[in-house]
Amino acid sequence: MVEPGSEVTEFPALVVTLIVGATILVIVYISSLFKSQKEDIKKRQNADSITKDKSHHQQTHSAQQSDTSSLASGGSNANKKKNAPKWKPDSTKQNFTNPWLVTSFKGHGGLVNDMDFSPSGKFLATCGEDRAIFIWSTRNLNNKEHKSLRYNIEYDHASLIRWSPDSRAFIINRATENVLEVYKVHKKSDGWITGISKGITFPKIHVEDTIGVGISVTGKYMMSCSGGTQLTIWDLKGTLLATVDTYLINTYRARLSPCGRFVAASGFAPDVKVWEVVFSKTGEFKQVSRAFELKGHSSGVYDFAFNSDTSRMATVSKDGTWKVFNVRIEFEKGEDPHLLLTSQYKSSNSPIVNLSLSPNGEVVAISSGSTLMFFSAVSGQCDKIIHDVYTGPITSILFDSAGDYVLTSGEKHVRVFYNVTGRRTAIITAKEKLKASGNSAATKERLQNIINDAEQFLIKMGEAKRAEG
Ligand SMILES: *[C@@H]1O[C@H](CO)[C@@H](O)[C@H](O)[C@H]1NC(C)=O
Ligand SMILES: CC(=O)N[C@H]1CO[C@H](CO)[C@@H](O)[C@@H]1O
Repeated sequence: MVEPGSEVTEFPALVVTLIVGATILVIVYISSLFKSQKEDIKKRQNADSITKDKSHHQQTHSAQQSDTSSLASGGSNANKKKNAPKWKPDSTKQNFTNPWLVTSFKGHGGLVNDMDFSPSGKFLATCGEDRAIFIWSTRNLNNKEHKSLRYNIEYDHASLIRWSPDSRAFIINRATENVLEVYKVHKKSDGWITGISKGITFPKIHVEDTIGVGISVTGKYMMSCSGGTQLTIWDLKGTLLATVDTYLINTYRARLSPCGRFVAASGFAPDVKVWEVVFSKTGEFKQVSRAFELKGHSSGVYDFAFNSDTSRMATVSKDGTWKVFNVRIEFEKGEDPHLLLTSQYKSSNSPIVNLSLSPNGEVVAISSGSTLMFFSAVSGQCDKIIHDVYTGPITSILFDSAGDYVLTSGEKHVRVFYNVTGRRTAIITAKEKLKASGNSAATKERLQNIINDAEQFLIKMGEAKRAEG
């Protein structure tokens, strides 16, 4: 109930908010009971009707939401049994096409806020303002239909979602209540998910909206951060381990490094701050200490990202530029991150800017409003701009772990694009390596194969002209 930026300072105001909130919840609950009764009747009337649209039918099912047995499993099939929604799908939004587009994941009935691949790579989890969480199978990504399972968050929606390192649970930020919550994922022997059940809810700590969450790959801690300046470290049971002031005035983004050693934040102030979360040899939490900072932007940093081995970081700023840093440094000895390149991007005058760095650190994807931009992090060049991916803004960007695809979330759909830019940078990088002396015959052959494969791919995509890049 707390608006971004506002502060709950007065106790009576809080009480009023809670009472109003509770009343609304009761009304919503009661009306949803009626709606689901009506739906049941209708469902019996047209039990056999199959609808094409799968997005909105469950919005009225709030009465059953906490019950895991009511989970729609197996997406496409289960969903077809439901009756038709009253509204018509907005055709302008569904008609986006682009040669780089591989497929779209369709199921959410509203804005998709965030997404995360399970560390196993088998699942994609998405959360949206329609209160739904979807778990998608990432097998056969090229197919039109995607196996999915839907779960609804009771009386709220998730604004952020992250998998646990063992792919057996995920955490969300409950947007309205502004608390972290753990959900467990139950799997069948064939590996597909049979259900989701709610685990613990963390104590509420942030006053401002939570803008970042993460679980360490080591499984030792979790991070959450508010849009104010409060960054917190938790153990997995929800015990607060430490609170850090980001000193960013407003914090826009907070992320955990893929190696699990660092937490980092960016915001209104131009420097990205990176802290080390230190544990003792026996595994007890010790402290959060300042590690290093990424400097050089002249304005706030909207977003930043790590590559998969935490050797590179990329940043995107209000000053109209993005940067890549080498962060494989001995910061303990006073070494600073090395700026590798600075380049410009075209802002679409939207404050909604997200960035993702490919696992190998060679491609930077930046969204500004509904525009998606691909850059080579090797040369700094802009390789591709895709406009109007959604009618509204892109809300997050994500590379898959192999770097083959770039995913965007936004209005209702998750879009999957080919990482064409990555093929181009792969050719450049391989050619550079070929030039070096002392390559064995086997290495030469491997590099030549990379070049051939990538060139074939570019020809198929009609992108061959620019292959020399
Ligand atoms: C993308 O950027 C917008 C605007 O800063 C932010 O609200 C949103 O949470 C970002 N997405 C993610 C997944 O962090
Ligand atoms: C940057 C990046 O990850 N590029 C990858 C894009 O996809 C091709 C083909 O799978 C890879 O070879 C690139 O490394």
